[in-house]
Amino acid sequence: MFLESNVNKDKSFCTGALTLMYNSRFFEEKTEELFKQGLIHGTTHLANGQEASQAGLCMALTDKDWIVPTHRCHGFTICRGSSAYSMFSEMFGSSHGLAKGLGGSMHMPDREHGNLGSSAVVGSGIPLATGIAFDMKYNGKEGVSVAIFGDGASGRGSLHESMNLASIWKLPVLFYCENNLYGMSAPSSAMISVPHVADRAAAYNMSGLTVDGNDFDTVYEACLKALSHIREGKGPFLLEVMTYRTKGHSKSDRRLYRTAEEEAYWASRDPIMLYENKLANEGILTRDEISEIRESCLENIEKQASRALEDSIDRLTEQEALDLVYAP
Ligand SMILES: Cc1ncc(C[n+]2csc(CCOP(=O)(O)OP(=O)(O)O)c2C)c(N)n1
Repeated sequence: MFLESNVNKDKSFCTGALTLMYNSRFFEEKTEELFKQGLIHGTTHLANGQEASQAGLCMALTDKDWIVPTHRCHGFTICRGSSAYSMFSEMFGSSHGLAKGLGGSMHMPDREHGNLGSSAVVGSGIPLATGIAFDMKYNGKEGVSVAIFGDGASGRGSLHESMNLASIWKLPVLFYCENNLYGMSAPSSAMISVPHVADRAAAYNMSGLTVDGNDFDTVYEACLKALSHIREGKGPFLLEVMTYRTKGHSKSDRRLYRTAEEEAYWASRDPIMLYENKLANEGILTRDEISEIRESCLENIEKQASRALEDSIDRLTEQEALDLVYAP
């Protein structure tokens, strides 16, 4: 599908996009550090390298829209507008967390910011997002629901059942595949029977598109295109963004299934670096301005992490936790 140029060169827009990407990256870096220090328990799935996909999607959404992310949810949660404080608090198990400390890294719902949150069960958010879209259409609510999933999840039946119903009922849902080339250690090239996940759209009589997920402008444009198709009532859309997670799948992954050359290639396509270069080369921001934005994002993430750590003594009582988990 042809993309018309909708690239936004406005300085404040570009500063906003860069800020989201820095916040996502610094959040992940701080999270890794806190895990290594033993201050956070459980596991975590970092999305370093996938910032253009997160920011590009979220900047194209409105506050009427909803997302249902995956286990690798931090970047989308931050880009949708949640505070880093509430996200760090969640991982510290404190009552200031988005799920009052009961969820941890993979469970960061935030209704105020149109984010239903995710679950550890791969592919389980897709039917939920489709259900939100059904509610929107059935009850005449404005908005689009976004089912975010990985290339690994694309083989699950939940996606295929959801795409079928969404197409039949022309539901306002964007199926957003973040293809980072691996599902744990399994390369997507060996696990998916078609060249691109988006090729599957044709089987469900819907539109599909595969784009470069490391170029912010490309992702943003593709999202605008897909979202306007959906908002015009033309039915669901399957958008696949090609990206790479530069860290292991989770904390314990030593990445033995991929080569140093492959990692070096993707490091040369780091989405933040690409965007910084583009902004500087096109004269939208100077290198000094870029450094200032970077420093202020870093400082902000550090501050929010420290404050969340200080406040992490505030925890739900056992009774409060039970009251939240079980109906009376
Ligand atoms: C139903 C189910 N099967 C298997 C797992 C184990 N698992 C956790 S993440 C993951 C890989 C998911 O890959 P992908 O959907 O590509 O997302 P990514 O981790 O690359 O972001 C698997 C198999 C799980 N959590 N749930």
